[in-house]
Amino acid sequence: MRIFLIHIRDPQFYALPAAKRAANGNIRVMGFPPIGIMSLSAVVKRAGHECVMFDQANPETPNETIIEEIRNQRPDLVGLSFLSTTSYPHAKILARQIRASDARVPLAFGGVFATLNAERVKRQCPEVDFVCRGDGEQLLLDLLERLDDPGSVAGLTWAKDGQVISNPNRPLDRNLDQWPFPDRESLPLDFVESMPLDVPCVLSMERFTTMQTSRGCPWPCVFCDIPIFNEGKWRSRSASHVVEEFKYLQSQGYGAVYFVDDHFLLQPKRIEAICRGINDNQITIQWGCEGRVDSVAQHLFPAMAKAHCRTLMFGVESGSQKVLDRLKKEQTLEEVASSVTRAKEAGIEIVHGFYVVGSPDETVEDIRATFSFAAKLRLDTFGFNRLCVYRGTPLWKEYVQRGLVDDDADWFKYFKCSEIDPTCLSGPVINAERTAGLRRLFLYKLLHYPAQTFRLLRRFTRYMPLRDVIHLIVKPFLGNKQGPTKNEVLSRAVEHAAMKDAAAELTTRPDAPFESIPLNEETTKSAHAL
Ligand code: B12
Ligand code: SF4
Repeated sequence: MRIFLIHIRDPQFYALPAAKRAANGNIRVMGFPPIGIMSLSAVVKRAGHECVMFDQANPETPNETIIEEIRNQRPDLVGLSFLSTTSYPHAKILARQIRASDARVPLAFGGVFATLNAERVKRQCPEVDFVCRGDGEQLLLDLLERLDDPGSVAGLTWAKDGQVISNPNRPLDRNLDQWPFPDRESLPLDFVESMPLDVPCVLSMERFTTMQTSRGCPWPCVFCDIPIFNEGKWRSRSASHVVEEFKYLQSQGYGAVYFVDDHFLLQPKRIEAICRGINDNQITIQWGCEGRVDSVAQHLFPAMAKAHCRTLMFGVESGSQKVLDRLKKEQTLEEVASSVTRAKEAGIEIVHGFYVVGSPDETVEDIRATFSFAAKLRLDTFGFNRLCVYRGTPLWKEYVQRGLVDDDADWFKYFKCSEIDPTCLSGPVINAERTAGLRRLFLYKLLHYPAQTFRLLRRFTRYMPLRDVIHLIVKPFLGNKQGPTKNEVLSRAVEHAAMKDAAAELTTRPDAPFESIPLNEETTKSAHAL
């Protein structure tokens, strides 16, 4: 059978660098590769099917081209893969365009958002035949065998005689070693290793890709839906399987890898074995991962650094214990400080802190405490995002109970908590505090950690034009100016704040205008421009 898999992108989460092509002729994209469809492509190809992938980041395959290819190649199934609430409108638009041009081809949606909202998605978007819930590997193989009679395909939501049916859940698959390595070869794209800061920072020009060594996380943070998607379980590939993939990637010339695991730091023995395998096999790839600050694997930070772990990212979230407790983060400020210190002492070059501002019950003093705390930590980089609420999370359920959101009317909308929760500070206050906090933080870092800051900036200047690096430093001092600056336009970098707001706005629009999307270039362009 022939399958098409399409990765739906939010335009604000990737950029095309000014130097458009890699030496091998591939288009270069600053962003993460679409590892979801790459994983599925490898699985269906091994089973003897044909698979063609498209990534919306590829300017050479706009929606019109994808639709044209569907007309020409007549695939047996088209799968659209997307991650979150903000990519759902783009997925709907493309699905409706495909359906308008081809009444026959079966369409399937998959990914975290589709999983957590399957029946609602099926009702709102009846053009899509199947909504696939959870892991896609075995599900897709089963679906291809039973396209005409999908009643027994576990994990599928579909419709029969006008009734939406959700087949039973698929039992969580613990044997992740059974699946082949993702198919990274079939997309004509090269990915540039960059960081998700306001002005994306290029970390290296090494051949870059992502890898998934484990799935899930068992903690109860109220804003996160990973535990729901994975039924509260953590599952992993064996160390030897991971090392084999590293060996393969090294043979293919990759120099940098980022793990998309939710919590890499969970099982010390596995981490130790992965690091040993990397060293024993003379693998030189630099890698990065994310984990919790209360990990029991912190004694392995030196071993990780020795095995070329260059980037370690922690979910710090707040510098106020009260806010951490409100978010059910189940971590203390002492744990944050000690894990960051240990990571730096171990020699990990870039230690990043993810923060949120605008949490329920957070006061101005709490936000100030967060920035003061961030200043004192030996973090190299940090991101301060506004807290948002997603359907499926414990916080969403709380908001439904408190009457702040309507589960039936609001499920597909993207909300910053401050927009709907009166216990949050207002948006303007949060933004003003964030801008002031960032200024203080930058000054503090420059004055108190000049060597560390200089080393980081030197890394950035290796791969970015000097004007972009200068802009990165002065950005917090520029105020709340809207829209991209001249520098950002020049470097083709992304102004997250304005584009994020536009993406959020798109999710809150009534569905009706999306219902009969004509296939024309202007519609696609304007949807993507939002
Ligand atoms: C990497 C990542 C990113 C990267 C994106 C990389 C990329 N290529 O686009 C970046 C940093 C850009 C990012 C940004 C954001 N992200 Co993000 N991200 C992730 C993360 C950590 C990993 C995703 C991943 O690569 N998984 C690995 C692959 C193999 O899994 P997968 O894609 O889910 O695919 C599997 C199945 O879902 C299924 N499947 C998928 N598609 C299909 C299709 C078919 C047909 C079938 C059959 C099966 C199927 O099969 C695959 C194999 O089993 C997830 C957390 C997670 N664990 O999923 C959050 C996550 C998806 N992100 C999330 C959020 C909120 C965001 C942002 C909105 C954050 C923000 N406020 O700015 C943005 C929006 C991005 C967007 N919409 O495009 C939320 C989504 C919550 C929600 N309900 O909407 C998640 C779940 C994290 C969380 N708990 O908060 N993200
Ligand atoms: S520790 Fe991270 S991945 Fe786990 S539930 Fe909390 S936010 Fe989600």
